[in-house]
Amino acid sequence: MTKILSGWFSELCDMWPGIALSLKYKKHLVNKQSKFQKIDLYETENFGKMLVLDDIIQLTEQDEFAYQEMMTHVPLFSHPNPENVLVIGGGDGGILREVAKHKCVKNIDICEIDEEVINVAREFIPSTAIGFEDERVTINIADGSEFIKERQKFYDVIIVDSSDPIGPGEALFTKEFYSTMKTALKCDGIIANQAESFFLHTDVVKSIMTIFRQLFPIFGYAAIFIPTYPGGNIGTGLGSLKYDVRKPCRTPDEETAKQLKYYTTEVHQAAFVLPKFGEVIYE
Ligand code: SPM
Repeated sequence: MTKILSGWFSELCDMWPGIALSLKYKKHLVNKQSKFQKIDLYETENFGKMLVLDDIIQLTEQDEFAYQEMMTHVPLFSHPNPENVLVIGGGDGGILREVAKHKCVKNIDICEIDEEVINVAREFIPSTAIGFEDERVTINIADGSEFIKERQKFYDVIIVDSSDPIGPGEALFTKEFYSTMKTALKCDGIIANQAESFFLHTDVVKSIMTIFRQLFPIFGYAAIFIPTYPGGNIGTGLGSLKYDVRKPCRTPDEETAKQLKYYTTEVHQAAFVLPKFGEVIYE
């Protein structure tokens, strides 16, 4: 890790050269090496706890809701009756917390490669780790790209909450992975993945959209505003075998709507509208 200033964490990465996001912290609570990656957890001055894997920010308590809500509710509200849901990655539990808000869901599998991430979240980030407490959740500690080979036509929705395409997350950005994942979906299933920033990583997003175009009759990219990912934005890629992911077919009930801070039916639809230059991801 490179520190620009003492008491500040600075995120420097070859994937976004020449730009660094820095957060001031009060305490560095965890610094450990798991079998797969370096895990750090900070108590920041202004953004609550911050989880960092291999020196890349995964979430802060202050703004994680933006990412977790959109990654989850865009695919789930695009499906009329999602019952079986798989989350690949997502060891902090935040996506599970959001999936559990859908009463129609009967079974939630999570496949996380690194059990240590779950342990750190459970000890230090209860606001996201609460997702593991839902009785519909089954935890699988395994490589997602291997796990899905064992499931055929089973899931209504699969969400790939991965880190970036460097390190353990690299296999989760290949055509081979998404082809296998397609076979794990029911014939009307939907996938959503962590699809990076259309602004900073245009080529990466473009290659994700190219893969989705080849595999799914309906696909798209929904942008998400979030201060603590580089450039202040990220996106979710959607691939669907039947339903139009740009227009939700269900809406949050009153109780669920009160719990949501980012997702609305209007935000769902608007997220697919990109600035003119951003449309290059579909070329
Ligand atoms: N459940 C939260 C896990 C976060 N997974 C995505 C992390 C991405 C980090 N890098 C963002 C780079 C954006 N271009």
